[in-house]
Amino acid sequence: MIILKLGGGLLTDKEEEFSLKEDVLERVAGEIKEGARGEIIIVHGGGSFGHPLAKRYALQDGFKDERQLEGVVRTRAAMEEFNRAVVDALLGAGLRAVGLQPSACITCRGREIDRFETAGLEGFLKLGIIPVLYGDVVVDDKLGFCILSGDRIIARLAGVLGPERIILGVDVDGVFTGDPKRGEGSLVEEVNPGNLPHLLDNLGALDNDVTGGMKGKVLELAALAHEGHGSQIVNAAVPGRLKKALLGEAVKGTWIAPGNYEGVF
Ligand code: IP8
Repeated sequence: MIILKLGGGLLTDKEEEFSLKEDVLERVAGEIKEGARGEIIIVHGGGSFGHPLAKRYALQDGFKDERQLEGVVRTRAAMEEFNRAVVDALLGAGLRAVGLQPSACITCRGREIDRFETAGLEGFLKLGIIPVLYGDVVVDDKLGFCILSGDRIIARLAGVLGPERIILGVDVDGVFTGDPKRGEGSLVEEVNPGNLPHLLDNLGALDNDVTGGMKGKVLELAALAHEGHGSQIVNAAVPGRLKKALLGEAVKGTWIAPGNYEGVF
């Protein structure tokens, strides 16, 4: 089984609200069709459908006042629209896929996943149908609600389902020592317990990403690597790279190596 995360920045223009990169989505769906063998679960991020609204209504802080509820329902609606587009692209590429609403099967407690009903998801997998989940606004028993990132969903799914591989398709070559979009820093081919502390000092969270940008992603993946699950970050904006990664071929990117990360973060 492969767990594939598609970054929101890969599929949408993060500078402009609700802007789908339709050409990228279509190509990515085609590469999944050509590269995926066996069971696959897809989780996509919030991109410009989720993050600007979540930020505007301060949803990452949890329930503080009534006005945020407008933001909760609007963000949920926007994420459903985004998920519909992703699933439609997969169907268009000839794959069998269903969208699954995370907020209907997951609740959190202090932003950590508390309950996750995976029976439906596992049933679809057994039927040979690809479940497609996404970062979402979910009920939180402590905070009222919270923003649950797609990265946290894949971390939990990896623990429960034990996939052979975890791939994150993003719009940069991997983890950099600076901001690659400004041409800063160099590519880190492997993240391990030895270099993570120094890397974290350098990785700034992107302003418009309520779940912490690349830094949040690396932290989430390091926690997963601590449990023994390595993962691979690849640039799916480069045509052909995601397909190669899915086929298990060597590609440029960052490998988050399994290891003992205790005390590192
Ligand atoms: O882009 C965030 O998911 P992520 C989801 O995977 C929302 O961090 C609704 C902002």
